[in-house]
Amino acid sequence: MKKFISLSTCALLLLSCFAMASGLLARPVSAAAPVTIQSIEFSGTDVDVLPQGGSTLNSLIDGNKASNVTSFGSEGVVLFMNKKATSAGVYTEFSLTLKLAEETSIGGAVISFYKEYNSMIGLPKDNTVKVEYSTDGTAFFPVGDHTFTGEALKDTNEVQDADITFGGVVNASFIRLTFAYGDSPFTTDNKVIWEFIGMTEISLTEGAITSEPLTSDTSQTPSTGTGSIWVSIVAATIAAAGIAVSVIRRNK
Ligand SMILES: [Ca+2]
Repeated sequence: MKKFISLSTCALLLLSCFAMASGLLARPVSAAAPVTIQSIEFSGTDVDVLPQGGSTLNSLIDGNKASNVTSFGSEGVVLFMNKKATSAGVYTEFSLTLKLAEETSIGGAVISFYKEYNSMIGLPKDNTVKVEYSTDGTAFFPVGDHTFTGEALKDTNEVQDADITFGGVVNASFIRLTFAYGDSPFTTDNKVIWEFIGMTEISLTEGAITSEPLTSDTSQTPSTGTGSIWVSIVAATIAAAGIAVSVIRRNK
């Protein structure tokens, strides 16, 4: 009976340690909850930001995808013009950094691109978006290069959503997205690289607590935040096991 009580106590201790540790994760989140983006910042050289129809760069985080737009001059479209479109083999890049209202576990992004082939408004090189995250806005860590399907087609003007799933979650206060211009199908005016990338909206999706935390790129300094939660759980488990062993020994 004594042994049974001891073992029950151990089990309870173990459970409560787990509960304490996982309590750090137990925030009310759902798989696709929208995330409040406080601001957006552009960075890049040889790229001009050209918001259309009275828009501003902030139009990309106003919650309106402008899904029915079929003309690049429309309100809601923000164009990014590559000033090196005639330089073969030069794949100019630019970044958009999103500042979140608070540190949030992020599992993905949706980027609404505006495509207008006939006006040389296409998609990023290799349909790839480089994603990074940060907790302080200074040190950025890789989430990965993410690709999506789609193509800018002749005579087709449309908004296309690119759904990007990180394959895990990162605790972030900042998310940075980087785009490059790729080879174009054009020879007009010698613009062999796409001249424009267009967008109407960017949103982030909160990760479910059941999602696996992302393991950081081994070439980078380990991330803070996400990792520390799992360290807490492991530490709590080891501590609980230690207590259990000593209680069992004492009762022998
Ligand atoms: Ca918008």
